[in-house]
Amino acid sequence: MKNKFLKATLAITMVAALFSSCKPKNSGDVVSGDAAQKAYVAPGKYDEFYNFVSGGFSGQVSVYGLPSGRLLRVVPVFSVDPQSGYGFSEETKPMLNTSHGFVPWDDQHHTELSQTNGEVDGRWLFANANNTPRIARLDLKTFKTAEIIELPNSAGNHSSPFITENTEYVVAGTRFSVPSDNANGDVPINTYKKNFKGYLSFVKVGKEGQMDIAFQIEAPGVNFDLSHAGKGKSHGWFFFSCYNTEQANTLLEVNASQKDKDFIMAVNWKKAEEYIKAGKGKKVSTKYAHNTWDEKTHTAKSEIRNEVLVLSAKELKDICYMIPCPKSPHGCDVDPTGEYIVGSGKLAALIPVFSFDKLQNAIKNKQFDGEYDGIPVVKYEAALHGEVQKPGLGPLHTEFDGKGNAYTTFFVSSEVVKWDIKSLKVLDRVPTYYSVGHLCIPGGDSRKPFGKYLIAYNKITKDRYLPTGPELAQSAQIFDISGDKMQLILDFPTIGEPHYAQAAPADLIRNNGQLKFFKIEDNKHPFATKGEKEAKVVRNGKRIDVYMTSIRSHFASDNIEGIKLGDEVYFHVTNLEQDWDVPHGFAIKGADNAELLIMPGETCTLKWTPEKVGIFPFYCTDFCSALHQEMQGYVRVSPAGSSVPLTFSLGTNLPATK
Ligand code: RUQ
Ligand code: CUA
Repeated sequence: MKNKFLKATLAITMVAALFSSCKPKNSGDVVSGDAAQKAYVAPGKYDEFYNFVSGGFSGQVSVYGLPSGRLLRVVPVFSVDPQSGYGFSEETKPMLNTSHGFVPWDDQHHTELSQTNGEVDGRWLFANANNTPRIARLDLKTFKTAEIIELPNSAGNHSSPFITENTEYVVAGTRFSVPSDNANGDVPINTYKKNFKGYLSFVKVGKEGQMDIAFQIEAPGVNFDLSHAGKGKSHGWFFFSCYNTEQANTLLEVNASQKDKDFIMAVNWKKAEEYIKAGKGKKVSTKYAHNTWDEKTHTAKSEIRNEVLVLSAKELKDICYMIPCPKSPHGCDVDPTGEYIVGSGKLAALIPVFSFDKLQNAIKNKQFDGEYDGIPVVKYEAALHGEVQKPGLGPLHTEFDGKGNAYTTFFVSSEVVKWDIKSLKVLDRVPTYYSVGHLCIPGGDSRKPFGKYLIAYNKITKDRYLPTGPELAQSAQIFDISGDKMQLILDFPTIGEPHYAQAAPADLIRNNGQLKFFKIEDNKHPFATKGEKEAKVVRNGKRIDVYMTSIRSHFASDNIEGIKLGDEVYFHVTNLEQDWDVPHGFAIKGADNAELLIMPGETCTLKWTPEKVGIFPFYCTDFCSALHQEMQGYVRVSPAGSSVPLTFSLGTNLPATK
């Protein structure tokens, strides 16, 4: 017993030593003369690329320009955002609904742009939520979250939201295996091996982007970490890295680092589709939310669904195969040709590269090494193209430049290493500051990468910026990769913690039909007020609906009386502006939620329950005109039994003359 404990402690120390980062050697002057010029985008000029960066524990997605590193926008996705009213306005609250009720936060790790024929197409961006498993779709015409779907039977949705080459599916895999939703989950944790399962979700994406869980695959209870779709010749397959194949339920840093090899699970989703057609799926009852944003009513709707179709990997022997992969693999990346699959074992001293053709042969010729929990295990050598020897320490993620090169990040040795996919020779290495996680090359996981820049997303910044107390911003670094040698050209801090990011040529997004304002005549919000003359205040028992408009530089109405304690007041503010970049804000003293930021042509609702008798000013928060400071109004709140009549006015309620 004591001995076991000692062994465990020793192992922890070893793993900890291995996993703490070291400062890169030769961290001296790596920025050479023309770096500034390469990252410089003159004032008034546009960047070449949009960069969509995951926000990690911020729950949001931020958008930067490349190569300038300028922050263009933060799009609220999984966390409430008081600045825009996301998650606070009545219209947006349903977006954050789940089977657990309203969840105001999540942990957002990966972004993925929609693709057509394996190329980034600029329509949508998908984003995963790690904590309460969900996938979001952002509409890149409006830069708004358009849809969120929850994933049943799952926990820790990490290997997501990777997509197939025509955006047929976006996937999600369980990082924390758990008992399935309809099983009795009240079991001892140490019955993990028996009761815990991993689920992979295949979410169908429709023509307009609408998401729907087509099916789930019940898989062994391991930790699914990352994934990527096959492309070209391997289209029809998906690859998921998995660790904790030891199936430990405690002290994973030791107990899940025992085996020399874990797995990449290859999933034949075309085969899975055939089984579904043949009726092999089981309908399983569960509960998950599906939330959609309606552009016409400017309102979200949340629906709870009750059923999901499940295929068993164990029963259907030819939809999943395990490929042994050293050791505790994290990243799982497929090269632009679809032939090479790169597994990055965090604790491995090499990078294995698998061949899709060899994998197919191995499956055909049954070159198996037994089974893992009922799933055939392909012989390592049979699927292996080769290994990159001594690449660095702690490999995590790989992207591609479309010229036959791969670029892998190394967390422990803090570097990006460039290597040749076919010959597996290391070609170049550059230090990062410090402990790089993900990296991004525009289009770098598609069939058509734009191999000009590489951005490294670092977990630790230490001494790179002026100190800001105990916490320093995470950071990104841009490298010019157009030549043989990688060249560092810029550092820039990021919002939250960046994990994966994607980038697309600026024109693809800029010319995709960017929406500049919402047409007021198309506004189908039930409480829209389409002209000042229609502004009114309506009492219905204790409910007060304020139909309000905003236009430079006043609200209609701006004097409201007759509100009583105990009333629930709904301010439905319609922004009448029909011009680009003229939002109005709305805030009222003492409100316990946030402001509204109403886009031109949109209607937003703030719910307010006054707690005190008195006069409550409201005002516009967004500096919209020279008379923005005049854009204000008053609400009078009287005691519950008061006889003050309900009145509302604009410009007429002048002081009584004597
Ligand atoms: S992760 S730093 Cu959450 Cu994608 Cu690898
Ligand atoms: Cu409207 Cu300031």
